[in-house]
Amino acid sequence: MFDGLKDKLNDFRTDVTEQAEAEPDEASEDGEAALVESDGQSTTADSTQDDEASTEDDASDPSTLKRAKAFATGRIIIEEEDLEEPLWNLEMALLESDVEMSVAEEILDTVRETMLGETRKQVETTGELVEEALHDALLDVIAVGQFDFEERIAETEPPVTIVFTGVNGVGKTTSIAKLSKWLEERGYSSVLANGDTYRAGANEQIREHADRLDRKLIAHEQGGDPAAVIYDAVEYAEANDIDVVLGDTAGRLHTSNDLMAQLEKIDRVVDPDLTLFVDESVAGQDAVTRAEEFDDSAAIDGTILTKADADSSGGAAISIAYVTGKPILFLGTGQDYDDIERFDPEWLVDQLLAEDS
Ligand SMILES: Nc1nc2c(ncn2[C@@H]2O[C@H](COP(=O)(O)OP(=O)(O)O)[C@@H](O)[C@H]2O)c(=O)[nH]1
Ligand SMILES: [Mg+2]
Repeated sequence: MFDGLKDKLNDFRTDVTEQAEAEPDEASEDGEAALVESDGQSTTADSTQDDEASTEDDASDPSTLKRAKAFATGRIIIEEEDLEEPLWNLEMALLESDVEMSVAEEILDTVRETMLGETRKQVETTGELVEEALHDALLDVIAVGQFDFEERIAETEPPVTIVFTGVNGVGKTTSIAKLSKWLEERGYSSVLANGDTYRAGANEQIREHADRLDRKLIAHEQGGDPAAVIYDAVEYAEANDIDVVLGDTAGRLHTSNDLMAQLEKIDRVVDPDLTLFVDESVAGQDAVTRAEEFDDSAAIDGTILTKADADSSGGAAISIAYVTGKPILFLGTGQDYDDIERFDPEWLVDQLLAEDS
């Protein structure tokens, strides 16, 4: 999962370390000296510069003083110039990985700030400093809006009504089946409602899941009103003490006015407790754009990102929460019912920054 992105983040780490720990000669060719290693073992700019430049100039150069002072106190100094090229490469890498532009910029800003910060805590190596900076930058954008899904279910008056939206084929119906099982494992009963009255065969498809999981399915004829189906399911849940209603909807393009109006009607008639947007991780930038557009027409509360198992870029996983302001709640990681995981931003960042590849 997200291996391509992982490699690119690793390249950044190597990039900065190389720049910052460049031999003094190389460094002064660039007109800069970059780093004082805390252990004093690594090459430092100071000794060489004494030979090359006038001692007087050196002593009065505030940056030399700063480095010398940092050396004495065991801190690392990274100069803005050291970061220029690695940050540029990082930006390109993020964009190539389908990270949305504004998200890439936010990540870059945080990395720059963390690495140049005067008062940051002591770290031992440049590598650690880069890791810390990347960790914070990624977590900041990935964790936007996070809430505890299970807690939300627990504290909402039952039946908790959840409606799933998104384009065709991304895994809405599969995610509903997975989530129904996930809920059962945590003690919550659920009923499925087929609000996809648009597509031929939709009833049969979701009925197969319902049968396999031994769930009640509420469905109407093809062409019926999806709001009415979900409304019926809510009544069924109320009458039968079912905790959660999982309402499927037809896959639609955000450009299809009729179908988008249907979503608005569901919102009005059923007033769901949660509207979850489903899209596939592999769609990258497209998924990010769609999340934004669906959120605009029928406000979403969170995203389920499917097919993460097949995605190497990770751009959607990094961007969607920041762009919509709503969290990613689950990752779909395969085609089996158990292949759904609570989205954990810390876990994801740790995975992305893990040394082994
Ligand atoms: N590899 C993988 N395939 C998935 C995942 N979620 C759904 N699929 C597959 O995607 C296809 C479309 O799923 P479906 O639920 O019918 O999409 P819908 O049109 O949005 O309802 C099916 O073949 C699913 O098995 C996932 O997390 N990983
Ligand atoms: Mg479907």
